[in-house]
Amino acid sequence: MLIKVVVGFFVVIIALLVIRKVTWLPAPYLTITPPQSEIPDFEEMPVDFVHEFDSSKSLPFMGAAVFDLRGNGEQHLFVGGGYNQPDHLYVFRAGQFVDITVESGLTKDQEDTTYGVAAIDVNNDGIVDLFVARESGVYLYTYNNGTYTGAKLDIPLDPKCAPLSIAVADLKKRGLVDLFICAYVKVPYVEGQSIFNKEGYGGKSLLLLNNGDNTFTDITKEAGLDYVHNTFQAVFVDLDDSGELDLVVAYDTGQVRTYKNLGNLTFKNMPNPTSEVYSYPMGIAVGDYTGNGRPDLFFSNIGPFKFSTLGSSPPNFLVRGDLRKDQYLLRTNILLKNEGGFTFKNVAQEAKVADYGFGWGTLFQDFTNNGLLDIALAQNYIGFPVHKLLRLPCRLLVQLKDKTFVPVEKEAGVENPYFAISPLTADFNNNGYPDLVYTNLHSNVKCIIRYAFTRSVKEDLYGPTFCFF
Ligand SMILES: [Ca+2]
Ligand SMILES: [Ca+2]
Ligand SMILES: [Ca+2]
Ligand SMILES: [Ca+2]
Repeated sequence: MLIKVVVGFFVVIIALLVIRKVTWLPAPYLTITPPQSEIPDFEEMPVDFVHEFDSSKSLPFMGAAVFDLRGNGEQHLFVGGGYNQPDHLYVFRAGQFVDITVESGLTKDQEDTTYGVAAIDVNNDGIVDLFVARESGVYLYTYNNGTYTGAKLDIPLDPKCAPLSIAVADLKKRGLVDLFICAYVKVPYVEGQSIFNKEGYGGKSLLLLNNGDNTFTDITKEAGLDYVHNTFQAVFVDLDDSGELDLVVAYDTGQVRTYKNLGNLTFKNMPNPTSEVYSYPMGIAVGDYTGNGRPDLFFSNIGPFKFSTLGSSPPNFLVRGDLRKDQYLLRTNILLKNEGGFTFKNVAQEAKVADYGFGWGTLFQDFTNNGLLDIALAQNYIGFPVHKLLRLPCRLLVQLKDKTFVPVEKEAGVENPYFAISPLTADFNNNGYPDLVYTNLHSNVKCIIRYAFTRSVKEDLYGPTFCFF
């Protein structure tokens, strides 16, 4: 009898999942279909890297960066390793990714996890150096005589926190790299994933001023950035055209903060449309998608909970956590249109980018080469059991002339139904068309190269694709 009940239970669950899969809408905005002229033509290019994720040792995060090491057009791809897994460095050469980890001199200790990387020239010799954020701390790898040499930075990270990502800026305009380190509590200290209100709980992110020799002084408190809250990502960007780089921080289980740089190494927390609500802002994309000279901001979130997207995101009772009844949870993606004078409007619904389900890293890039910025959005959460069976595709949202966006990931051949963390972009094959990389937790890195034509142009020239079969 018991066996029948158990088997029956699983049959019902599987049947519900199958029904859900069949009824799951490809996109939340049904009235829009992508115009053929806006569908870029991508082809997958293998990268020999499979990330290894150990949830008992590491936070669900991985670091990666694309950079032109010597400024000669040769793109490099750094991918951070999981616990006990080396970091890897690839160069795109002669049409393929070549693993140059060993000759690069990059090393990583065992029993450590790489979460983030910032690729920037720290000593002004024209060659890109690397800051690497790991469970054990932040490392600087400088490139000399053909190889990287690494050393751990002496910075006052809270030992209960791991650095997840690194934002870079030259705050005093001296030709030096200053750092904002985004911190998150380490696995043994995680008390829950939906803690909004507990004061003092979370990562202690740091603002570090370069002493002039690539050692650093903690100026977090003096700068007005002393705030304990788990943080995924931050970006320095001049939001108000003042000539000073402002700081945007995505605090998980909280708000996006937009800090104005007052110019004397102090920052002021300025209100924005997320300040009075609560959300799960994770990835940040910066780009002037409206084309008026002011940078706009897009943030991923956990996604809405409604029938058309049921299963794409955890229900309210799991994600509201310790929020009180009077505290509003904004579940949808956030698009802050920069209205000038440090004012912003959340136009995610009007722009049709709000309702795309659980997202992580994101970026703006003009993937269609029409002068309008498009959005790539990494999706799926390895800690949400439903995503083990039902995966979101990761989104490629191309911008139309009316400043709304439309998903084309399926038509463009860039679906990535894995536990994606970050999209990255560069023109690997130097043909003038931007390419796309997804880093995937516990899966392959996926690189998708864009060739010369959009799909419709190619079909006009060579006839419909199916004619060849
Ligand atoms: Ca350098
Ligand atoms: Ca500014
Ligand atoms: Ca475009
Ligand atoms: Ca290309």
